[in-house]
Amino acid sequence: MADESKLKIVVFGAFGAGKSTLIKTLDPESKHIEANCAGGTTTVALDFGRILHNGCHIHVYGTPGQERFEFAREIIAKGMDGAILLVDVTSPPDEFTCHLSGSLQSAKVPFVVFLNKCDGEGADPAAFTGQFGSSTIQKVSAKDKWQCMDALLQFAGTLVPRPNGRIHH
Ligand SMILES: Nc1nc2c(ncn2[C@@H]2O[C@H](COP(=O)(O)OP(=O)(O)O)[C@@H](O)[C@H]2O)c(=O)[nH]1
Ligand SMILES: [Mg+2]
Repeated sequence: MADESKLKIVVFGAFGAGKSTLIKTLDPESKHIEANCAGGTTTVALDFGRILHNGCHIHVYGTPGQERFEFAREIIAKGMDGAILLVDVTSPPDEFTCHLSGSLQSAKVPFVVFLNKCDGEGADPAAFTGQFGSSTIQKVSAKDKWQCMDALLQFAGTLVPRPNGRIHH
């Protein structure tokens, strides 16, 4: 349909930040794919969820959190309209999350920071003040559907959707 549009949003974050949880919460029908790597010693996980909002198909992709899967993150990130950087605030700020934030800033991709696990024991969102430049920051719990949906739709509203034509490879 001519008046339908689409957005590709990619979720970045360290292993255990809550990416799979977030995507499952946003779309209970989302797909979670795991592939064995490095002779079965490592699992690379990908997530894919879809949300339809006011005629806009929002496709949300989760990326592997392990540092050495940069190549997989690059493939998934191709053609993204925006990114979510998911941060676990029950752990202190880490170098890898800082690296992801730097990469998104230099790629000039619009991104929002979700401070996750704000409901968790030892959550300290204040420890992340000033860590992400001028990016918008949302405090969420990836387990809370309304918080996550609200934060996602607010972010999606700042992006420019594309016509929902066929994807050409
Ligand atoms: N308390 C709390 N735990 C969370 C939240 N989001 C994720 N978790 C937990 O954090 C762990 C890692 O989550 P997961 O989604 O697998 O992280 P991923 O590696 O980024 O995909 C799981 O045990 C989740 O249940 C949250 O908002 N609050
Ligand atoms: Mg995961």
